[in-house]
Amino acid sequence: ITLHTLGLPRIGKARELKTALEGYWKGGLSETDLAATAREVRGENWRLQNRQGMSMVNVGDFSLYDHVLDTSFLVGHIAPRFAAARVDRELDRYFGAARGLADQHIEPGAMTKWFDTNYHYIVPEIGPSTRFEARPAALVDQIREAREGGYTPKVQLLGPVTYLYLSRGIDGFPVLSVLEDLLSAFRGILTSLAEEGIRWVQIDEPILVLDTLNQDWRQALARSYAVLGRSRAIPGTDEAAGSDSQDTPKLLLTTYFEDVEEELETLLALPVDGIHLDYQRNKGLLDTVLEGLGPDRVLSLGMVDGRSPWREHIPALAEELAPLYQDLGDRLWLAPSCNLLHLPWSIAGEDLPRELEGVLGFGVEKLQDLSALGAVLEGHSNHLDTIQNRTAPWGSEELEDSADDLVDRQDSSTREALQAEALGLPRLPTTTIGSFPQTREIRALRRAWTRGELGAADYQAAIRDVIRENIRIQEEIGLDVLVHGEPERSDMVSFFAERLDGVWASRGGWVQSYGSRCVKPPVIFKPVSRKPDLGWEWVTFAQSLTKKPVKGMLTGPVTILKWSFAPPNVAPQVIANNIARALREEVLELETQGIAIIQIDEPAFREVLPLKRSRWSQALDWAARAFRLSHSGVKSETQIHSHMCYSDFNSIFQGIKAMDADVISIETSRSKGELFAELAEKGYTQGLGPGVYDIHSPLIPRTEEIRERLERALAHLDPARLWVNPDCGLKTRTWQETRPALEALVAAARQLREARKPRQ
Ligand code: THG
Ligand code: ZN
Repeated sequence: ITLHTLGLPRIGKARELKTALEGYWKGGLSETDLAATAREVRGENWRLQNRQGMSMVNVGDFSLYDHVLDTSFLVGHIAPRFAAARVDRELDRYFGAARGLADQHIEPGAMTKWFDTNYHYIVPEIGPSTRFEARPAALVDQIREAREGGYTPKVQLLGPVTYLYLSRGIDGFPVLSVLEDLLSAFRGILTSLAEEGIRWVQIDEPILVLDTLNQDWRQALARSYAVLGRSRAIPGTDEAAGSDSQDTPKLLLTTYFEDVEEELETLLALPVDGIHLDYQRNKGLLDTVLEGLGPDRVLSLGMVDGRSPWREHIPALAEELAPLYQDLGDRLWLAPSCNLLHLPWSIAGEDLPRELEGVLGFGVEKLQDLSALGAVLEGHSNHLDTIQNRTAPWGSEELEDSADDLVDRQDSSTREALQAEALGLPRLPTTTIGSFPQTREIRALRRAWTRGELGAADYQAAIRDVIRENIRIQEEIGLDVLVHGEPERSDMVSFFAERLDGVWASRGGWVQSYGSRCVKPPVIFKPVSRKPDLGWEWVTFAQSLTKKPVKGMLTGPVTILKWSFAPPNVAPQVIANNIARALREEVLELETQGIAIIQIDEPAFREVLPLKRSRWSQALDWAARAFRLSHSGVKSETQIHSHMCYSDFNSIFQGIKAMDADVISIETSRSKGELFAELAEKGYTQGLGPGVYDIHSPLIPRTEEIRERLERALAHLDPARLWVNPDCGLKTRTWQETRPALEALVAAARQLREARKPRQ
């Protein structure tokens, strides 16, 4: 049986590529050394695929930064500002497109989420001057590298239609208008691959799982595979290549992340040599798929979940699959459901709680399971003995999605009046999002504490010193609502995960988020509960140092859920409500301790939106309900804030309203005021803290700029509901940047208060 993958993690099993990349960017590592690390990572991936019995190894899944950016370079599409940049090495043009070239004032390409994963890609920019050209040299080198290692390569490409779908048309330029030119580049690439003797090309078109494709995109798919697929014309002749032709690679068209229900007809009509589907999500469609597959085509099924660390019950899967294998024989291929990029490398060496032993696996273990499945199907039954039942230990009594304990708050205008009286804040209150610069000293402190080199008392004393200093600085600057600055936290999700029972944090389970950046998603494996505290003592300590209100800061239930691995077979709303209850205990504790403002951050709120638009509304409902549950039961006088790292609320407005927070701070660097008009028009009546400057940039904003931004907001919003804050946490900035920026922010708020004072 043919076994294969749709791509492997590429940051290196111990994040070797991250280290090498950051070394190269800092100037400490040569291009040659970076290339050597890249080669090692590819080699390790091929060895793994080989060892686990994959019939072919993937070439083209490796990337130095991002596979969408790689595709841009592969088809010779480099946005003009990068094409024109002055660089010492061509490699720096690539990194420039990913990270910008600050010395030449060249902005990087925009970055956005890859479907509903936590991976971010560089958005291609398409305009009237866009031209494509096949540039297969780098890919061909990797094919030869794989051959030298003795492997049989399958090449993995991002399909042309998904590539265009993920692109941005400059000033509304219609991206589909460049399709023909792009297809000729792809044809050139396929020709080069044929010359390299490549038999199979995996071509990814995950947009086929969306429920929002219109006729134009369907036509683009049909046209693309008429040109690239089985019936493609051989360039320069009138001849069709035909399915058996040896001199042109066969195409395996892959879809993943969802079912293909809405586009099943579109998909089956494409003249490709095989299709790949996520098995679990497409089970109900398999009969139709088999009918449409025809007598020659390959069906590849994603049998192990590439998005989740839970392992499958292999004997049960084998039993389900047996009739299909009988039917299809060699035409049935097995793979993970999607690229394993979304999982860490391996679970080996991790310290697992007993409940998770044998139940959890990462990339390596997923391939082990896949090859065990293959062996069982082929009748090597000896494998069966070693494979036990693997299920998540989530108690069935917890499966009910009841939120009976959700108490609705008084209406927002009543709360507003009570809070105004209780807090006594000036107009346009100034505050920050929560985190302050994470200096080298603070990181060293936490490291020493985790390694046991620093005792609890010393650690706490040191953190208290940082908090004391943070409060002193904020009072000096003159901010109105203070924060403790979060020196005790590294990652906002891991910090809470470590303090919740039922959540397991791995030691080295890193997943690439973008470029060299990784996250270590915690694993929620049973109903969660709060350990003695979630850290409220740091906040109350900060409050004891000042008369001004100190905001208590938590990460919200939706964000904790979306940035963790969740248990299978438990509805997301059940888990979200469960986390919300644990957080609520902390919220109520903060309130009891005299904290009057509590911020429950939800930067991942919009990530609940499923790929299928038809499921959006329901998702927003449960997400908002979980958020409400996390603050349910607080007094009307207690002000609930939330923060989101974006401002595109169109698709989630219903959810934002339903969260019933008192104040939401958002990112608004892009907004020229239209956002405020939009919010006002839609009936947004809560407090709003539009980010008045971009914390992602080292530039220090001027007071006038900040004032102008606030004036734009004031043109549409009630001045009694406007807050003044940066657009995100300040942990990645230095104090040198932070202090003058916050001084400008306070000055702008004061000037506006003065200007708007009613005259006597
Ligand atoms: N935390 C978690 N998930 C996230 C984010 C987060 N998912 C989406 C978004 N933010 C992704 N963005 C980032 C931003 C920064 C980093 C990773 C993802 C980052 N990572 C450090 C690194 O790779 O060096 C490691 C951080 C650590 O030590 O924990 O800087 O903020 N959970
Ligand atoms: Zn933010």
